[in-house]
Amino acid sequence: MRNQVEWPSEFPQFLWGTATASHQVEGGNRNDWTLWEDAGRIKRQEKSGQASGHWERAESDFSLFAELGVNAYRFSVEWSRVEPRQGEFDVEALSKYRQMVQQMRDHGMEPCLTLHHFTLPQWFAMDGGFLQPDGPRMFLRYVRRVVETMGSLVRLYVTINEPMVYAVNSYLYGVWPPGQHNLARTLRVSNQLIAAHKGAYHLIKTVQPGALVGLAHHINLFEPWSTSPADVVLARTLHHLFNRRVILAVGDLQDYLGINYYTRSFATIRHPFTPQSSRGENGSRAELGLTDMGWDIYPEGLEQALLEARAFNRPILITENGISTPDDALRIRYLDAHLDAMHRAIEKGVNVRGYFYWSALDNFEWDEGFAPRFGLIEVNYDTMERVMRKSAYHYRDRILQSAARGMK
Ligand code: IFM
Repeated sequence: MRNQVEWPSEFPQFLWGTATASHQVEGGNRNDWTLWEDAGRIKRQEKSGQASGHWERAESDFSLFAELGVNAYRFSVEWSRVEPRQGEFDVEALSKYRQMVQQMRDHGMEPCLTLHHFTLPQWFAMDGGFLQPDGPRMFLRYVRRVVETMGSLVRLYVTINEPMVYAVNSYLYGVWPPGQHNLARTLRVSNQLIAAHKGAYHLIKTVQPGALVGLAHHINLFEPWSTSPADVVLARTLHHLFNRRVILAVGDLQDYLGINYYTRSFATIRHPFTPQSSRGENGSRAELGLTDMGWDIYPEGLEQALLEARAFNRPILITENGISTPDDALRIRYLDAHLDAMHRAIEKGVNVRGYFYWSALDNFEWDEGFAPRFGLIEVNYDTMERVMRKSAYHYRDRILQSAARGMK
């Protein structure tokens, strides 16, 4: 990517935010995941149901998020709400999303709108989802409606969240709908997502020329399990296929580089398609240990990912970073270590322009159900009561310290 892109002066110079996604927090959705949940494909047979009850509580949630001192908020629009039947748009749902965006702004938060965050309308999924030749074009019809509805209220778009995570979990590992195990389709769907992104990029720029448009790429640092040449080559190959291929294919059609960073994985030729999330407590070199999902806590990896991303010549947004743990003191250590890693990268000259903690609220973690707790704000799923965790106040303090040094 040859063209150097600068961060526009009319945006906040640094976006401090939190993030969520529609199906994980809203509740009451009917999409391909609902069918998956009804078919008992989630751990403990859980169903997203009312999720975090956010659809009914959006405005009071925004007041809570604003208490964190953030100036941005990343959320997603649920395609299945907006276009419940092919070609039929729900005007009320659209205007509710517009109202939500206005409320974010009223609370001093720059809205960062994700258009596709894993879920599909049932009518689209039933016909093959993004694999159908016309899939990207159908996605664009929905994108147009959203972007026209939002007008100048939204100037920051993520077209597609973690295309490779979606492709691999849905078409290779089969743990997400449509539950397939097919390498060729995994690659094909990732190509369709690239096409969908490119179309959406042009479309958004036509409707809102000042908007910034990109994707949220999940970066997983692959390290060789051992020093054997086979593991070393495999780690490099996975790094290219999972972390770099989409970025390179999209090329100049991204105004910023969105990075979701959580962990690293260990590549072993013994299981070439299933890198191990850790080498276990003993084999791990991580000082902070593992998250409760078994992910290696490796903040140095964020610095490494940012330094590598500098070569793409774009401003960088850390569109997600966070931890699932019942131990809030560990969340604080995780947050500190990753913010420190980000600051080190900035000091080395990386143009980072935002950090979004995943997640604002506890929420429905896909096939893992409700057990993982990623939130700065705890949700009691029986009463839907919200309680700020200590880590929420800690994040606020870190934001204040950075803002005092001009990062805002
Ligand atoms: O909850 C997910 C999110 O939907 C996408 N990025 C990773 C998060 C944690 O697994």
